[in-house]
Amino acid sequence: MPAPRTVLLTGAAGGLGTLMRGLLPDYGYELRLLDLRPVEGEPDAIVADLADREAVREAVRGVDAIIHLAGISLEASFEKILTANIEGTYHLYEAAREEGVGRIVFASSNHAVGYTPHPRGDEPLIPVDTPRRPDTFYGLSKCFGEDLAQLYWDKHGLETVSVRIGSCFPEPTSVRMLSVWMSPADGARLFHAALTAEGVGHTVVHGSSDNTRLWWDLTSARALGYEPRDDSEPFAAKLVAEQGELDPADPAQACLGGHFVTDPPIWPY
Ligand code: NAI
Ligand code: 15L
Repeated sequence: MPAPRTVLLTGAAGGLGTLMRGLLPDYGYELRLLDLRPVEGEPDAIVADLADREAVREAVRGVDAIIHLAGISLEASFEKILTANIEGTYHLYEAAREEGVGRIVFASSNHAVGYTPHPRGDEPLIPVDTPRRPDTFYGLSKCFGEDLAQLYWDKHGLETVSVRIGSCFPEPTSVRMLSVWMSPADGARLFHAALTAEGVGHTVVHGSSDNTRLWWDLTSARALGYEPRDDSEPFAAKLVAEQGELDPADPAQACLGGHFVTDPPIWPY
């Protein structure tokens, strides 16, 4: 597959979308932007809801690849997750299939496997084929997205790299994040690798920097050509002094998904 040049970035107005809008053009991509909300400083961005199938089809027409970030990025009611993340992602995949787009990079999440206990001491890193253990309806929607990606690869030959992102923010802000942080620069490196690696079929990768306190295995991400350069450890002393080390006896601190596993559900279901 030739290196994609024109890439549709959904969720372009969001936190990660804003970071990637700043970083990905340096890799030579021309970004076409889409979001439900106007994108600040980007008058040409497509303002559309993933619920609008015609608008989504028009948005994907002519692009080489898609980075799919749009959706609800935290827990919400099942109805809201269903519309934005489940039906919305289906509409995007259908549009990509109809328009012959060859590859999607899907922003999955650690919350697809959030109930997985994180390793302690010398315990092995969490492998990428660890069983699904979604911690929320939000995490469940990411499981759906990964399975949809597998279906569209097996049935239609549409390739996807599903990136189970840890926490991609300018800096880690909690002790938990020290283990799952992906620096924005490493995020751009990983998305670039996911867009350009040959023959990915449907590949699931963990998305983080090469953190000293890493909880999960980056082998499948590295196999795409991803070479992380950052480590959260320079932020550790300050965060540990403020918050203390994680307490594995506290259920909100014992699992990969952190407090998502113990937060009260959002009603109505
Ligand atoms: P965000 O909430 O800041 O951005 C999401 C964007 O999607 C928003 O601008 C919103 O307007 C847009 N959006 C929501 N529903 C939409 C719809 N129906 N149609 C069109 N656009 C819609 O989230 P963030 O942090 O930028 O995350 C981006 C993606 O990456 C999300 O899918 C999130 O689940 C995933 N992710 C992010 C992580 C992170 O650390 N930032 C960690 C794991 C996953
Ligand atoms: C996610 O999936 C969220 O989108 C993001 O806002 C963070 O909460 C991140 O996971 C995390 O687990 O830190």
